[in-house]
Amino acid sequence: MNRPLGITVSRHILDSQRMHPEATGELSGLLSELIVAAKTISAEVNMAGLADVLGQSGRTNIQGESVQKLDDLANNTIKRRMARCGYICVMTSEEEEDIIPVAEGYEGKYTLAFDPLDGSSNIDVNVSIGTIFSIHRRRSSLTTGQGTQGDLLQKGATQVAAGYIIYGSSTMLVFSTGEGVHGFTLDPSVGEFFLSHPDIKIPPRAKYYSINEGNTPYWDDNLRRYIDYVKAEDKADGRPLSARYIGTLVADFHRNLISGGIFLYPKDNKDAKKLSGKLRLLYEASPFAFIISQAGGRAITGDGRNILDIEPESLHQRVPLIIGSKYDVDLVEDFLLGRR
Ligand code: AHM
Ligand code: MG
Repeated sequence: MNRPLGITVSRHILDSQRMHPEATGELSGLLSELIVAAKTISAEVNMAGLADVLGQSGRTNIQGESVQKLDDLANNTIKRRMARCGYICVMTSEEEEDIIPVAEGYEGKYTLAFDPLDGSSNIDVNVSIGTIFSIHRRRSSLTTGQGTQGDLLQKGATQVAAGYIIYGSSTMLVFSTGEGVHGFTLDPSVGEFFLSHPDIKIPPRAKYYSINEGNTPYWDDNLRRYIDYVKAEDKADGRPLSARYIGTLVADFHRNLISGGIFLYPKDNKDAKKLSGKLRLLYEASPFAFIISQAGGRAITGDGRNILDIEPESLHQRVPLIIGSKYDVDLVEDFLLGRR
């Protein structure tokens, strides 16, 4: 039997580019290279148990290199490939304190922020993990040469593309270039991502709430009242919601996007670091906020700010993140700002 003729992700990207005669093809080129990096990481993740790359292995591979932990592997895979793709001028990664320059002579007009392997606590226990990316145009597209930290510190609203790869029961790529959100599933037998979820919209009402309830003692009262509310029975209103929390933002977000849900990583007073939340603005909150806005939802901090409007001050800045369908995010906001 012939396989169905699916739409590959490269076909999809080229078709969207064709709708914009002014496009130079550089963003398409950038995404294609990133997709190769994603396929490489997916292969590593799938082999993780066998290839003994979980934890600190201390082994050397056939090239004589010592086999690194999976998150280092993912970081290096993206860094090395993208440094020579010719379309970006600077990068930042969750794994690196400073900005990452690109190879000399390969500077392009975009910037890339990424979390190479999100869900650290799930890496060694065979639970879904992911990669997140965010792309901006450099501040002045007339500028050439290496990009600067200033080029990376741009608010989410000006992203040109954002997306994630989830290494789950299958590997999926979900991204947006500002024209809706599209999902592609990797067919490992041909090594291609095929369009499986065109034009994803988040269901208007949450079925699930996702929050680490172990942090309850550190929340403020308004948040406690909201969580009590979603757990209270009101059948006509669809409550109680069901609880789902994986502890990998990519996986929690993906489930909520497809099935309907609200994810919260609020600020808490467990320790000084978490007073402004746990998740990072540039390569966690901001790309998901871009995607959710394209899927008909909303992302906020809970203290009156929209994630997409935050002007970043530093590369690894943390923000509280509340993200989901518009109805549910508005509702949380009402509770948190004391309007209910
Ligand atoms: P990581 O980037 O080190 O993996 O940390 C981020 C992860 C998110 O994927 C997830 O939403 C969150 O941390 C879970 O945190 P917690 O264990 O505090 O609930
Ligand atoms: Mg992360």
